[in-house]
Amino acid sequence: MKTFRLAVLPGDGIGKEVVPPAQDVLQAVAARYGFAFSFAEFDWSCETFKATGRMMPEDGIERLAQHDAIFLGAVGFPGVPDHVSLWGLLIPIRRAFDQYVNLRPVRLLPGIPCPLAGKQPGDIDFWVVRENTEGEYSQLGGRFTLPDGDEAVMQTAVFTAKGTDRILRFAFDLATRLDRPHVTSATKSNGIYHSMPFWDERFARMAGAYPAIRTDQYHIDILTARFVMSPERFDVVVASNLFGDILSDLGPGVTGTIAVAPSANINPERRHPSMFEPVHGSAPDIAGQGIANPIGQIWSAAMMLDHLGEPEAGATILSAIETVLQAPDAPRTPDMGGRSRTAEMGRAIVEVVRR
Ligand code: GGG
Repeated sequence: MKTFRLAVLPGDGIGKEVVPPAQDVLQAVAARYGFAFSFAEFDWSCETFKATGRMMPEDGIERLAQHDAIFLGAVGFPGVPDHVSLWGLLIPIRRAFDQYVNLRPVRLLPGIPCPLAGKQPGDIDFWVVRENTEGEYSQLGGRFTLPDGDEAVMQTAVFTAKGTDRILRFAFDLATRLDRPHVTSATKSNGIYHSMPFWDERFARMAGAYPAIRTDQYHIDILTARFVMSPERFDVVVASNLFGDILSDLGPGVTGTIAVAPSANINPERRHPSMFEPVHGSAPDIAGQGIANPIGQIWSAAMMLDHLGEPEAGATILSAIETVLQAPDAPRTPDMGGRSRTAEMGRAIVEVVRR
């Protein structure tokens, strides 16, 4: 029987609560489709940092490399500065495994009230393609004292031609594959003098290689307004690391709750394991209460199965999520206006998967 080796990193806060129900869903779908998982759990988190001074052990990347995929909950918790936890775990994994695509669907699901009046499932359905290994996420720079004694910092963003072209190409190929021939690019090339005009130039050049695809380019500020005012106009949106991160929180916000949003950190060449995690973070405000919504984690599991070559199993999970959301008497966690617990919602999805 085909067995996928999964490295499971629940991480911090609600990550520890939403990963187990997602593993139950994975077991249920594997039983249905005749494959299996072996889970290796790595308890690397802010707690580890407090105890050892590291978010993961020195050989952490080598250990993860032994797996077919990485399944991550959330990273970051009060007590450890966010930039320390992110640069100690999530970002090193993305970079070591060249997971240069962060793919984040934005979709209005049934049963979730949309804050935008009159929008139905199907009206909002697009993909944010976020560059995931360079750009504004950088440790280049430093703190200085100027001659007049003022304190200053410099933060350098890095955009390479290779890094920019490969994410743009992925976006154009995705639009082609999905038969959604429309790609939108987000920059801020009036204010950011070097990197954003560079991105614009390469976007225009890449668009020339895909004449069947309609393109548009927005400055990030007006694009955020368009996301809220007319999200139905988008198909594939490609953006730098920072802008993609912001857009992929805004998109799910527009569809009612960020708690359901999944993401895939992909190495498209499959030379290294890819990593799957919900868009949401560790939510310290509700951590430990057992009321976190597990759907973002479970949908991330569906994206993982797609990537592992089990698209039918992935589609079964997504369809089970929709079935549960559509049922008026189905469990709902408090973020969706209900009073159910994480485990109940997970069990409801497992039951549908087993049917
Ligand atoms: N599950 C996602 C998570 O833990 N996110 C923490 C975070 O701040 N991520 C920033 C990023 O995705 O770059």
